Amino acid sequence: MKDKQIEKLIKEEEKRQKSVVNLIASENIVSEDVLKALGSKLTNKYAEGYPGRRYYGGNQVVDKVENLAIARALKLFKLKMTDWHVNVQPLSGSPANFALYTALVPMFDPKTSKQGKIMGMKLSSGGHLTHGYPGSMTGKIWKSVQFELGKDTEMINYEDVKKLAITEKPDLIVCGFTAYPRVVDFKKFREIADACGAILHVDMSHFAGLVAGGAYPSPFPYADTVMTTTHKSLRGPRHAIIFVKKDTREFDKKIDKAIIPGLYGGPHENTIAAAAVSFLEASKPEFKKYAKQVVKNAKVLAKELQKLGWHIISGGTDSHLILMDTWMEGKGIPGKDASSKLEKAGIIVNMNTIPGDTRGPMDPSGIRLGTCAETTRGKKEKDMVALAKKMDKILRS
Ligand code: DSN
Repeated sequence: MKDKQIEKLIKEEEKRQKSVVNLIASENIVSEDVLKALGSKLTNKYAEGYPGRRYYGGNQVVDKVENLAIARALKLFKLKMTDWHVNVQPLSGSPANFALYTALVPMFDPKTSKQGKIMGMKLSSGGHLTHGYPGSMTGKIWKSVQFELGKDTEMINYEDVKKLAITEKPDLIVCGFTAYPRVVDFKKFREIADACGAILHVDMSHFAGLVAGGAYPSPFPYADTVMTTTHKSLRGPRHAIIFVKKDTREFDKKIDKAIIPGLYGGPHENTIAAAAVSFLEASKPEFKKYAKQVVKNAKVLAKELQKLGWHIISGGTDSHLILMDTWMEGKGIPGKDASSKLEKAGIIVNMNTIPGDTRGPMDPSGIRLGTCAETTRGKKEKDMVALAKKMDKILRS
């Protein structure tokens, strides 16, 4: 590179990434092919609109790129083009959820004073900001109701969620998480949505790669819409896509319009190409093995930490992520201290609230761990046993 300052910083970051154990549950390590597509000349092209109907000339090639990404996304999740529509343009998960809500949930109408309602998992229970958190636009533009986990099980109590949904009558239920370690029963969520007449939207950003690899249940038989980022367990570039069930409600047309002209201008065709590369990679038999190993590793890491006396939320995990209570009502250390102690020893995690957290989000009671990146590096169960011991020693030092 001619820009030596940026070149130096890129090298520094490469060195940092190589030198640490990465347990950030939402990160992964992409292939050289994904990097090549990201860094390709596709970045030079403006392509506002959709394949075959763009506002700029010269889109012969990027139309093919985008159509290939769509076809591969459908194939990866075993979906038919006649039943599902895919929008591969969202730049990331939060704006993808936001755009989808603008399409499907009514905003405040000054004439009638009516305002649509979103129901999602509370942030401290493992939900996401865009699932209706009061500080997020999704909790301001729409009314929002948030469900929490069962206190005894630290898992979703479907009966409680159903009661709340029937009382609150949300327009849309978003089901998915950023810090919930367990399998979600999508069939039960479908029943809950039907019981109150809500749209069922699944945010599978965290577990999309596990669904693709057959290591986590698929939400597609039950959802009306599914959004996923492509850079977590799916191991692609930083991007997002939205799947929309095709039916008479025409959500597909509404969501396409919400993306452009509603929210975005030109799509990032280099990133769409990189996402297409990752969809092909995730459809290979090796990826199935990878996804299964991710879950095996997380289960072992959770079990070993539990044996060493740590409180693992919900008693374990069914996925790639673990929520660990390091504070343990004053018997341990706060999540922020835990995260910085581990970082000093070369283990990267993020501090995280735990269900019913009495401490604030900037100094919460726990940390979140994930096994996607280290499994990409070839780590197996025995490595997780050693890692748990190392973490325990650091946290108790
Ligand atoms: N904050 C991301 C995560 O780490 O899960 C999601 O936006």
